[in-house]
Amino acid sequence: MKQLEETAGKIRSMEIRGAGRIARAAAAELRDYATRLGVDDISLFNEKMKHAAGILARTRPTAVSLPNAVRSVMRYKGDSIEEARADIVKLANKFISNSENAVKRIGEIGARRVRDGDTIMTHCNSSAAFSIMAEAHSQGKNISVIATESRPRLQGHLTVKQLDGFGIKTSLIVDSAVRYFMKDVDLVVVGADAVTANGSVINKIGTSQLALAASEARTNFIVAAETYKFSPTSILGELVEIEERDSGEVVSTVKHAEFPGVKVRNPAFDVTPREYVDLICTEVGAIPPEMAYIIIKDFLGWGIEEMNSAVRE
Ligand code: RI2
Repeated sequence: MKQLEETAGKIRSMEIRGAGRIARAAAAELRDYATRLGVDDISLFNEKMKHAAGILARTRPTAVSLPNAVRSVMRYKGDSIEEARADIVKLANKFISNSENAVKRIGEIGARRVRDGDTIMTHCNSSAAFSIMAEAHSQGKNISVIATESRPRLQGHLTVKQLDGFGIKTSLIVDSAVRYFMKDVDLVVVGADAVTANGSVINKIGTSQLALAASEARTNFIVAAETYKFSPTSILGELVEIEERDSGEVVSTVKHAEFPGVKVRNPAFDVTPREYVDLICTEVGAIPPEMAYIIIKDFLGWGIEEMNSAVRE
């Protein structure tokens, strides 16, 4: 349990972060937990696995990739502990390798939408969005990227470091400079933490602001999202919960003491309505947001019973 709690803690504190990465980390932890689990009764084994799955799934509420990853491992079957364990290892490894391949494939598909000489704006730090920019650059397209800081956690610093390390011309801007620079931008590329059945995209706070500025400037807005970021339970009307994190990420306790009567708000994500999204690049193809339902139905493999029980959990 100690290692599982440690992984859960790292996801909560964002030491492990990024919607795809936390999903892979949760799948790997369930696999390792099952391997370590020293019980000799299958019902007890199943009970402990369920408990562990719950702890991991509840670490962060918004990225749908996380419960989707946990569910794909928890579909394991087995009448004995050995069978169950072997199936868990197989399913977790399958999820992890599919996820890594998906990010690569999104790069190949998304890069087709990038033209030589394009200036791309991006927000936060998304491995799927990076994959598109890196692939376009590797194909010899002369691109430059404008990346936002992405307050309060400054994940934009990770992005510019990655882009710069890859040899891509990169500028860093404050989040509030998005509209100021939009006139120089040919394409906006961002990642996603969740996509709902109606094609809305949930991503790092400020994404909808980029979308609004892009729409005003008639600039294409592309989302890079693996299929496991699509929310099956949104079909049943469930809303994706927007995580609100500690106010200390926005302003230190010492500083806050100077205006104690002020409530500091820190939502980590926002919703971009589908009207602002031109294309969602998944590993199974580049789709208009209106097709989100098809992805959930045809590629995630959830039956209606499974959706209902997920809503009840
Ligand atoms: P990839 C991140 O969330 C960002 O919002 C990013 O756009 C999204 O996950 C997708 O990232 P956080 O963990 O899966 O930084 O594409 O809160 O790497």
